Amino acid sequence: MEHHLIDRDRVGLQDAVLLEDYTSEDAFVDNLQKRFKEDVIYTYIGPVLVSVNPYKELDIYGPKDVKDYDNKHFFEVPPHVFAITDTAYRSLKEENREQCILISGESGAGKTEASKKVLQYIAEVTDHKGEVERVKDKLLFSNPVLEAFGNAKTNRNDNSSRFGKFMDIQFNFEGNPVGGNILNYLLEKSRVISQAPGERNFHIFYQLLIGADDALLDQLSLKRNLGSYYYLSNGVNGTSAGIYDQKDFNEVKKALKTLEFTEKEQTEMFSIISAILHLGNVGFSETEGVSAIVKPELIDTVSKLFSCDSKELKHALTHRTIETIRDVVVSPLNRELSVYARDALAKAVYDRLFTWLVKRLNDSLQPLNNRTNTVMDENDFKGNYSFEQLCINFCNEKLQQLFIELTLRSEQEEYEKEGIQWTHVEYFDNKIICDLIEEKHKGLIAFMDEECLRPGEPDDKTLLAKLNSKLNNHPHYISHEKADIKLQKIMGRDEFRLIHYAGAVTYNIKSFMEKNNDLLFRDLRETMTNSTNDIIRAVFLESEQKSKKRPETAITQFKNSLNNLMIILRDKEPSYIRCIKPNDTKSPAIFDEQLVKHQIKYLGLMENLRVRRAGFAYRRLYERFLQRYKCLSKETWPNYHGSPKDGVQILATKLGYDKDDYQMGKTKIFIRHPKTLFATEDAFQLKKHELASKIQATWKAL
Ligand code: AD9
Ligand code: MG
Repeated sequence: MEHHLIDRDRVGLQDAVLLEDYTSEDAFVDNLQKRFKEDVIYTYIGPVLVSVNPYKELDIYGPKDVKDYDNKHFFEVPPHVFAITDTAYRSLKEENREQCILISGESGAGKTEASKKVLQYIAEVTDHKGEVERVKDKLLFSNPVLEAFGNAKTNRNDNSSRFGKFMDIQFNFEGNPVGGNILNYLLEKSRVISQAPGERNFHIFYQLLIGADDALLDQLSLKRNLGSYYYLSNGVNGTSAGIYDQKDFNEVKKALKTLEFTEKEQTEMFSIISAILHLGNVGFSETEGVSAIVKPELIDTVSKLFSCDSKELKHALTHRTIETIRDVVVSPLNRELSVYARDALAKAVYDRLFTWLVKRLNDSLQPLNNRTNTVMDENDFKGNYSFEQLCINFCNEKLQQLFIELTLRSEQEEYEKEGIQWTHVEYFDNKIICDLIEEKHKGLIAFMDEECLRPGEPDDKTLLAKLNSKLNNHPHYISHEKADIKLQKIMGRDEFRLIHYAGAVTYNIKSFMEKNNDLLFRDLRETMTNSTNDIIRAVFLESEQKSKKRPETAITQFKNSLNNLMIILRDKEPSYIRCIKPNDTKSPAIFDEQLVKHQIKYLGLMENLRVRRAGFAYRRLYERFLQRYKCLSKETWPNYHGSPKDGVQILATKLGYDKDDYQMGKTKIFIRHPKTLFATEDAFQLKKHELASKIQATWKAL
C-alpha cells in the first residue's frame, strides 16, 4: 500500500512536522502559501489540522471525497477535515472513547464552515435508514435556523456567528447518531439595537422582511421596506452581495418544518421578531424631565405582536417601580431612560428568544437513550474593545489553556511518567492571564461584580479606578497611568489593556457596568410575564423565578458556563482544527503573509510544531498493542503467557522496528513515525483476511 506521507513535489509538505527547519516560522508560512496557491487548503501539524480559508468553492467535499476518507488511516490520505472527523469517529466507535473537535480561528477564518463539513461527513458515513436518517436531518437542519437568528453580516464576515456554540452529537452502540445537544453562550445582543457602519442586524430580520409572503407581512403589520425600521438603519441598507435573504428564508422555513416546529410556534417567533422591529421605531419626547411616547399607536402594534397589555407596556416604558424595604416608589422616566428601557427590552426579548430557540432545537434533538458524543466549538478572537470582546477573549484564553493542558502538558507529563527520554520543551502557560481575569476575590471579574452589586447607579469610571488600583501590579494588566508615553498616546484615560497570550488588547470601559448588570426594569419584566405569547411568557417567567435570588452578573454567568464546558471537554479526546484567514478582503487569490503570521502566533502553531517534532506520533498500552497485533508472531499467537511488555518487545523485534523509531515506556510503547505503525497495521489486516478465509474454509468443510 502506498503512503502519501510526503507530497513534496507539487504542493509542499502535507505535514509541517516533516519540514526540515521546523523552528522557522517563515518555512511554515511558505509551505502554507505554496499549498494555498494550488488550492490545497489543508495541512497537518501531526494530528492537528490547519485549514486556510480558500474563499471559493472547492470540489473536495463530494460523495467521492467522503468515500476516499471513509475508514482510512489518517496519514495515508491527504489532509482533510474529513480525515480528522473520520479518525475521531473511528476512535469513538471502535475504542469507545468520547471525542471532541475544537475549531478555532479568527472571524471569517472558516470555523462554521468546518463544523458543517464535520457534520456532513458524519451524516454520510453513518446509516441511511429510518430513525437515524431523521435524527441526522434534524442535526443538519438546526444549522440554518441557528444561523438565521445568531449570525449577521459584519465587516469581517458576511455570515459571522455572533454567539458561541458547542454541539454534541450522541451515538448509539452501532455508531449511528441518535441525538444531539447544542450549548450556546453569549449572543451579541447589542446588535439587535445597533450595528457598526457596513454591518447588519441578525439575518432573520431581513429574511422575514424580504422573504415572507404578503399575507404574513400583513399579519405582522410589516412593510416590505428595510428603510422603515430604525433598528436596521445603522448599518448598510440591508441587502448585500452574497447574501440571499429570500432563499435563506425559504431554507429556514423548511428547516423549521423538519424540526417539527408547530405553526403556532412559528407565528409566535415571527411575531416577536416583528414586534422588535416596531419597538425600535417608538420615539419619546420629554417635558420637564418626564418622557412621553410620541406615537402611542405604535405601542398598540407592538403589544398586539407581543401579546401583552398595551397600557401596561406604555406605562412600563415611561415609569420605573423601585421597591425598598419600606415602600414601593413609582417614578417617571426621562427621555434618556425611556430609550434605555426600550432598547433593553428589545435586547432582552431577542436574547431570550434565541435561548428558547436553542432549547427548542435541543428538545427536538433529544435521543431516546444516548451513549457518547462529539463536541464542536466556535469562537473567534478580535481586536476591538467592548465588554463582549472581553468575554470572547476570555473564552479564547480558556480554550488555549485547555489546549496547552491537553496536548502540550499531557504530552510532556506522559513521557516523564513513562520514563521515556525526551527533551523538555518550554511553552508559555497562559494560566497567569486566566487568573488575572477570573481568580476569586482578586481577578477582574471579581472586582467588576463587586462594583455591579454595590447599591447606587452603576458607574464605569469608578469601576476603572478600582481595576487600576487593584490590578496595576499584574504584569498582564496595563492602566493608562502605567503605560509608557508611546502607548499613552493611543490609549484613552477610559481604557485599560490586557496582554492576552495572543497579544495586547485595549478595552474601553464604557458600558461595562450596564452590560454586566444587564438590567431590565422590573415593570417591563412584569409586563412580559403577563404576555399570552407562550414563548415570551415562558422565557420571562423562567428568569423571574431565577431572579428571586441575587441575580448573577452577565460575566459571572459566562464564566460559570465556560468552566462547566471545560469540565466536559477535559474528559474527552480532543482533535483540533485551526482555521486561518488568508486576507482581509475575502479574496481567493491573496495570501497576506503578515496577517497569516499573526494568526499562527496566536494559535500557538509553532509551539505546537516544536512539541510535536520532539515527540512520538503514536503510543499505545502494551496490553492493547499486544491484543491487536499478537497474531503477527508465532511466539505470541495463539497463546502467549508472558508479560505484555515482553510480548510487545517480541513483536517489535520480529517486525524489524528501527531502534531509533520506538521506545518502551513503563506501560506503553511509543512509536516515533506513523510509517512504522502503518506497516504493522497493514501486516495485521493481511493476516486478518488470511485467518478469516481459513475460518470460512473450515465452516464450509463442516
Ligand atoms: V465568525 O468567527 O463566525 O465571524 P467563521 O465561522 O470562522 O467566522 P465562516 O466559517 O463563516 O467563518 O467562513 C466565512 C466565509 O468563508 C464563508 O461564508 C465562506 O464563504 C468562506 N469559507 C470558509 N471556509 C470555506 C471552505 N472550506 N470552502 C469554501 C469557505 N469557502
Ligand atoms: Mg462562524
